[in-house]
Amino acid sequence: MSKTAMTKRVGRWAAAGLAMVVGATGLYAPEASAHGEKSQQAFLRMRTIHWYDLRWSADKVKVNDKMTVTGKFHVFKGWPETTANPQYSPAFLNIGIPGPVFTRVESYIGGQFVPRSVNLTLGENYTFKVVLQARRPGRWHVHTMMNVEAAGPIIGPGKWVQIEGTMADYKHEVQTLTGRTEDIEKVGTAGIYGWSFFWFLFGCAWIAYWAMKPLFIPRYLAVRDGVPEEDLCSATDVKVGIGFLCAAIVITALSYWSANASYPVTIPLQAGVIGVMDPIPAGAPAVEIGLEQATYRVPGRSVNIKIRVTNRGVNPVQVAEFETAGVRFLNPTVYKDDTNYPPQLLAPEGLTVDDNSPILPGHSRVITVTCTDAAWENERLADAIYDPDARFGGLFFFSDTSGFRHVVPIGGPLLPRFT
Ligand SMILES: [Cu+2]
Repeated sequence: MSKTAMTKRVGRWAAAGLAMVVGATGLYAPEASAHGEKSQQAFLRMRTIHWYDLRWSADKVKVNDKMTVTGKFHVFKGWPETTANPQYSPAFLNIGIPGPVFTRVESYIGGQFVPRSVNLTLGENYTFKVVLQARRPGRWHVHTMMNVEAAGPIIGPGKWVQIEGTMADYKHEVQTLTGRTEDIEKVGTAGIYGWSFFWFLFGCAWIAYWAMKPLFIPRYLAVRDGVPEEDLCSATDVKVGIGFLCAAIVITALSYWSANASYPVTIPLQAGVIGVMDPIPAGAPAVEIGLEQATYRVPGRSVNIKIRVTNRGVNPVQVAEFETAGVRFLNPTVYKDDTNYPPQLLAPEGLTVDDNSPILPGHSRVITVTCTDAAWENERLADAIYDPDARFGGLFFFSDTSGFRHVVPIGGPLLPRFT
């Protein structure tokens, strides 16, 4: 076979292959959903902020309706040393949504209004509340989120919320400190569009004036042939240039004075760190646990956690739940969830204990807790075993006979088992 025939044949095969790939990708067009929250490293989700007792006040709202996301979070003591922590870096309570589909109108930590960044203490628990106002219709995944400077956004559990209605009806009215009522969705938009458009046209006029003259090559040739540079600009060109310059300065100065006269009182956007937040007051822990060993069994998608539990309280206690990265494994004989928690993050019967009998006050017992669910793989938490520092973190919840839930953090090395 000649070389050209060979090249032609290879070309035809390549074209056919390309057509197949293009065709296949055209057929496979899954709907994009959520935020890729599972792509955030497992260690980051398991060993930073633990969100619990979460409630999304609604699954379905209308444009302009308000909803709240409330609950508590624990700042994990075994925070990864590779990640900036909120004890020293400013942290900002946020909500993880795909763009401004809701507006965050209020947020609180421990009852304190937190429109700005705060500092949090490792090992402490905090209550929080975020008030949202529905803006853009659609079905959106609403996550809790903590932004930590130099660490980035740390995402919590997400729940689907439907917004109905039309965005044109959206109104966000606030009263300014000088007593005016403004819809901040629309305030100043005429000025923004007007000025952007005006300066765009102004720039176009400047370019158009020069573009009408012979541009680069004729001028280059003229300079090369010895025409003095001064001759390239006529007296009219100089006058037009001065005219544009004066117009730009005069328009800027006049509009600046006019804006100042219309809005005599302005204060800058407030930034900076509010300070260290007040945690939930904690007395001496009634339930203490020590980790003996934790293993992840790859074929069974289950984590075995062997712990020594010491009951220093006055009531018998039982393991009710284990939580990590927002995934909740419940002990069905002790605790049932009635909060309408996102189902993909809930294993209502995912937790078993080798000895489930209550641990009496003053007693200490070694128990093995098994947490089994496909969520270990689906939520990509099992990836932690492939980390150079394979550790896990989570919260144990113990229920006592008075109905009280004790929250006890746990963390340590996670060993894989492949058989
Ligand atoms: Cu999401």
